[in-house]
Amino acid sequence: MSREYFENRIKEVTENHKMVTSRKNTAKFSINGVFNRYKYPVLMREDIPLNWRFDYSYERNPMFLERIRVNAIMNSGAIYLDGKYILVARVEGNDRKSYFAVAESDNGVDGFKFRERPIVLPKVEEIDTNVYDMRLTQHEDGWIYGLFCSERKDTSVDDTSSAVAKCGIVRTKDFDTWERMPDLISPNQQRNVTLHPEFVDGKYLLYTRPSDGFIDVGSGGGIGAAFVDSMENAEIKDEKIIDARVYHTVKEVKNGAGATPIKTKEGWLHVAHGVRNHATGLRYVLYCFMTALDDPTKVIYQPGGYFLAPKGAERDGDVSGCVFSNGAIVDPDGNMFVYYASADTRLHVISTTVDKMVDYCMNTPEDGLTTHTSVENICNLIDANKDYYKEV
Ligand code: M1P
Repeated sequence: MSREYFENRIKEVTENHKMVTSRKNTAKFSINGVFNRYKYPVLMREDIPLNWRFDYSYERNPMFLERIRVNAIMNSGAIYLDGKYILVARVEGNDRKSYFAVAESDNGVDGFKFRERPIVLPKVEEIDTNVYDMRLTQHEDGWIYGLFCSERKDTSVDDTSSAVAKCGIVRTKDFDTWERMPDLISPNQQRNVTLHPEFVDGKYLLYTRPSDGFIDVGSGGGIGAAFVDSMENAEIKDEKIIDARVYHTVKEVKNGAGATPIKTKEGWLHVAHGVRNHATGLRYVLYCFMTALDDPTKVIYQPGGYFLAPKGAERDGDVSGCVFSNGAIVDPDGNMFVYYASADTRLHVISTTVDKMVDYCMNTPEDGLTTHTSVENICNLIDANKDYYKEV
């Protein structure tokens, strides 16, 4: 292939990349008033730096073909640090392996720029087959922790699709150097483990999701709470379910903690995901709840139903009918950004404020668990509106 062809390919690929990485994002109108979606995703596979994907040598790659392709960018941890909105994105290659990459922005909604190279995760003795979904917690002990799911093949069964999920633990101060601790020791498999940002009675508090595999069956299960003495050799000895799965709700099949809880005047704000089954598969939505300031394991507000569900083009992708979040940011002005992936394919943001979220949690009726209570809630609102609402 000619040098001219090679140069033209580079030009076209670069222009295409610039178009995606430099576009401005704008908030969309919101009928619910609680949050605003945005016009574009904040990260897509097209955002990955070109030198991670293409060999720029004419001798080695005269047709300028993409050598290492990316399938998706999704479930990302998030943190606000030194004026930057920082994401630890889950990037999934075409080979199905996920890895983590740090991307930073000045405003949280666009302009996310990746650091020089993906995170080179320190290894533990039992090598991870796959890692994903890092939750970031700036803990009062001075470290920024990243808790993620580490999967290996389940060698106890003769089944190529059977995995064992554990919680991997790393910590950093600058997002460049990462120290890895031993995986969380737990009597059960663990996905979706999230670290509370403060000590509780001198212990670290983990939100957990004990399970026997990808889907729990039967009764029990949900988001658990476990106290551990140290993050350097973290071990769950005792665990209690604080937000259970419930029949005929958005979290009937399973649920899991999302972003690190956010401290508000009224309690700890949690954005979690709930899953139910239907004719075309699992439906993943986000829902919220709040726990008490003096006891973060005690649920005090639980608005009924989902907070965010897949909409429109968000359904297109590898796992349609799925939104998932493991990262949110509150900036010094009280603006809140929840990062969520759609269809396990690309990453979006919604913006809101802590005040709106607290109002939403405190004043949305709880799920009364029957049709009758849902209708009662509507009738109560109509009655309360009698002196205020006029049809136009
Ligand atoms: O595919 C949907 C999600 O499935 C898993 O989440 P959970 O364990 O809660 O079901 C994870 O693999 C997650 O990354 C993925 O988005």
